[in-house]
Amino acid sequence: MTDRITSWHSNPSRPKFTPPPGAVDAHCHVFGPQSQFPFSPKAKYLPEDAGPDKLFALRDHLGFSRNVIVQASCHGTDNSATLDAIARSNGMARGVAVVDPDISETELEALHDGGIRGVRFNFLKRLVDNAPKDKFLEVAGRLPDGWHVVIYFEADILEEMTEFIDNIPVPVVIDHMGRPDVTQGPNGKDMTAFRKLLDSRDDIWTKVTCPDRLDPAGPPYADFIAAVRPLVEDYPTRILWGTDWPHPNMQDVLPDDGQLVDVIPQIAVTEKLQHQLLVDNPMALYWAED
Ligand code: 0GY
Repeated sequence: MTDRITSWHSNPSRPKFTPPPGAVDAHCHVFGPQSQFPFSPKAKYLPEDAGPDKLFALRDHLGFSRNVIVQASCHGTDNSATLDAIARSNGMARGVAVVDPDISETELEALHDGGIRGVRFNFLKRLVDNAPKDKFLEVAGRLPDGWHVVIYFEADILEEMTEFIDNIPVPVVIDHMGRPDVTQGPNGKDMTAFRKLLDSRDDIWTKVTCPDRLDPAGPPYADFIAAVRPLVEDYPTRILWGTDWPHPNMQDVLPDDGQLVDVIPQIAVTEKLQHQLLVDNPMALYWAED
């Protein structure tokens, strides 16, 4: 792995949809800058720098107010780049860390002080070497108050994830709805299984994100919209939205973030749903003390 990749659009359109005041982009990342925050030796991709200045410029361009920065796998368990971006945000960013399961209580408290409110467990084999469920459960049992667990997996392993998820003692957020095949439609096998998971606990949340990853037809993302809109309507208090900028591993697509924002009013069709999705829900999870 030698070439550094660019996975984001250099000139995203300005969305037609205006997010409500205080809107939160609740799934985005920062990469580097490498000179200051080197990538992990175990990184499965090596991106160009995409630091906080670019992230906050995009936030403003899209009409958002806040970010939740999720530690990307290319930085391993060194959360310095994420913490640096949060520190530069004037309180307008919070984060989700990736931690070594042996992390001490003192280190967890330091992450909390730096604006981290959750840990991410990544089960994608193309992104991480291993995902030890027993160690993940152990660390999930000793997170600071108010934290949650974010889980990233694909639909083909949902069944084997259910017992693990059932045993997590804090709220759970599932990335990108567990990556269903949206071409199956809202009542297809993957969405039906995912709804069953949501119904198994009332504190499982999900990010209704990534039409660019989930809808093979691309814009205007008709299959994504058809599959996701009923989910938004049925679970309005448990949904989050994010750009996924800088779109790790999407170098063949370069999603237009303005187009992604314009999907929002098509999956959350009332002002109330939009406010829940973009303000009420992420604020409850990430700025609970505000
Ligand atoms: C995403 C998706 C991906 C990558 C990561 O941490 C990461 O590297 O999350 C992916 O490649 O599907 O949510 O950012």
